[in-house]
Amino acid sequence: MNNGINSFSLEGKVALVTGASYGIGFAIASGFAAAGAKIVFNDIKQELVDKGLAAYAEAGIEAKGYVCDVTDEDAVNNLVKTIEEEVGVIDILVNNAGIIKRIPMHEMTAAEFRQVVDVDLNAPFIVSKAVIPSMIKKGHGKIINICSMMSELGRETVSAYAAAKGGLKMLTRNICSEYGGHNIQCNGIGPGYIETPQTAPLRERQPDGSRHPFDQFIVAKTPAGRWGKPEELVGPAVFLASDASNFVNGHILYVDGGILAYIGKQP
Ligand code: NAP
Ligand code: GCO
Repeated sequence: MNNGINSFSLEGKVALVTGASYGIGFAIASGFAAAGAKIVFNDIKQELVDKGLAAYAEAGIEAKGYVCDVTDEDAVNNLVKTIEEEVGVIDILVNNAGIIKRIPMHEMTAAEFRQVVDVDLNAPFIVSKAVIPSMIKKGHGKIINICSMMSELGRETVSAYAAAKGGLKMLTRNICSEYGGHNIQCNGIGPGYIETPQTAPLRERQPDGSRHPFDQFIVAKTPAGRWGKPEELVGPAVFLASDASNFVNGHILYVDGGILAYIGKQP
């Protein structure tokens, strides 16, 4: 608090952003660093962690990176213990790591469905569960779950992703309900269609050089008339990580250029 105004500063806070070697996680972590936070991230492979460390160093950010699969509960518990010993208690957690499989549901195996749910829903449960006890002891905490348009909408081929991201929205509300009394705020960010490697296949040029039909569809379906950039999630993330949002809890902040407000153009 500063003259009664809650601050957007993250000075001195420890932030763990999962799967943040590149893409949305990297942008959010970089924004947190600019707001004063100490950055810790993990990724699933050493080569990705190395790539992330190089990118943070190039941006002038001192980040700590660890290899950790967020679906492995023992590995996550060890990661959180190590961070607490080497950096400090985690004040801010962003559950960002995620995967998608675009397969028609009737062709998808149960193993493929489970794998998506494991990374996109079970892992945020595992990582949140690991950080909450220390947040309770410290008397505050911020958890931000990276949700999706698919927390609200469906489309062909993404049944597992939509099921997981819809579940993540409800996990967000439940963490708020269960731990709000401990001064823990758990909110979600629902990005629209953002230019990252995850969505690169949807923007690939066609053999004749024309734009991918899905790319054209998204631009037409987004009132902003374009895809979003990872950096455009930074402001909302800093808000939800800072004291400025201390009475915002269980909310999903959609950052989608207006997609969810718009019925779409007639063909
Ligand atoms: P991305 O480019 O694919 O980055 C996700 C990161 O998470 C990758 O570094 C990935 O490693 C890592 N990861 C995957 N499984 C992991 C695991 N088990 N343990 C640890 N790390 C793991 O994705 P993005 O587009 O930046 O998306 C970040 C988040 O935003 C995801 O949750 C995604 O669903 C969500 N989102 C994205 C969009 C969009 O339009 N891009 C929109 C809405 C929501 P690998 O490279 O090895 O997979
Ligand atoms: C897809 C996309 C999406 C986005 C994002 C939208 O195939 O429809 O990959 O699901 O990544 O989550 O918000």
